[in-house]
Amino acid sequence: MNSQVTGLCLFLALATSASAQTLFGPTPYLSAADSPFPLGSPAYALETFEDHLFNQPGVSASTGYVTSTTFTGSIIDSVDGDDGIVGNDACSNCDSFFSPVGAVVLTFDEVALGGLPKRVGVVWTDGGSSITVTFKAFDVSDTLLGTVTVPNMGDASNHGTTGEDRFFGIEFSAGIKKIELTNSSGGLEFDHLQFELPCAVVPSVPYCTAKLNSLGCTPSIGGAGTPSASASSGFTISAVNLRNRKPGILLYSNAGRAATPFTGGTLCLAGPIKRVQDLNTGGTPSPANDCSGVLSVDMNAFRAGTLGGNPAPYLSTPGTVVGAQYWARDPGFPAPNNTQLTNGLEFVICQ
Ligand SMILES: [Ca+2]
Ligand SMILES: [Ca+2]
Ligand SMILES: [Ca+2]
Ligand SMILES: [Ca+2]
Repeated sequence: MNSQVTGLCLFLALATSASAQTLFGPTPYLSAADSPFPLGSPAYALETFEDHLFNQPGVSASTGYVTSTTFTGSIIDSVDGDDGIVGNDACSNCDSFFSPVGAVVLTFDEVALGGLPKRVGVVWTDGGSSITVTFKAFDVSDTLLGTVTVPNMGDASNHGTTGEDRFFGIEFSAGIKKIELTNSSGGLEFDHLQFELPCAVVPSVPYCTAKLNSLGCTPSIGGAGTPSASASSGFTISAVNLRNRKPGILLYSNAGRAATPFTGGTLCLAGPIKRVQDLNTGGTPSPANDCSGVLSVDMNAFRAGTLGGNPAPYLSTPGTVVGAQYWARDPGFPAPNNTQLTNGLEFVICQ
């Protein structure tokens, strides 16, 4: 082995040992609000089984089935809040996942996900009475990352009681390949399988309401590519259905969503709001008036400073959730309502 390879191996060994893991649980869990993870972020996947399918891409179970495919009624043991009522110790017409043997392994697909999740959790919802429940997690090499063993779990009911339900999870920055839940006897039921999406599949999520412009068109925002804290290109925010040849601005904020009345429409961003200025909708040449206008900005280029302006430092911080909304002039409305507004777009800054 030459010294370069030796050095590389040493670096890899150090990199692995530097990735400490954190185990979560067992903690009571009645709704997504009880998760230690920010499940409202587009960077997280949450499988509640409430569409009666196990269809979250990138994860599969070693055994078992969606509970309603075999059972009906109150024997189905979902997370309490999935019926919209938290704290009634039941979930009517809800669903979960059932393994008839007391062990289930949930494996993440590194190829489908573009990487392995760094945070994973699951909610144990039923099994036998006073059993021992074990949660384990493994890395990409099948190395055990940690074990949580809990004796005397499970109430005396095999119906959908929720006071016994417990969250288990793990955080490991080098990625989690699989988790395993085991009951010391009997079948096993779980719900709210959740994980942080690798950057490759974190979607940009449209939200809020666009303002109808004076030509009767509804401007619409969208994102393409991956928002990056380090790349200098590759994430484009665009808007279509705008009036042609009008000045425009992209507004953005890290303060969360809003729906505030604004110039006859809705401002979708909480303040403080920053901007990307000096855009123009282009489209059909004047003097024609139509909705051929388009606005587009590569936010990675803006972040990197290559488009000028004053990019917010948080655009270079991985994990930041950012909202954006286009504003453009609309001379067809009297001031101060002479504006066009798209809906909002929420995205997460990746590495
Ligand atoms: Ca459920
Ligand atoms: Ca309920
Ligand atoms: Ca239960
Ligand atoms: Ca029970």
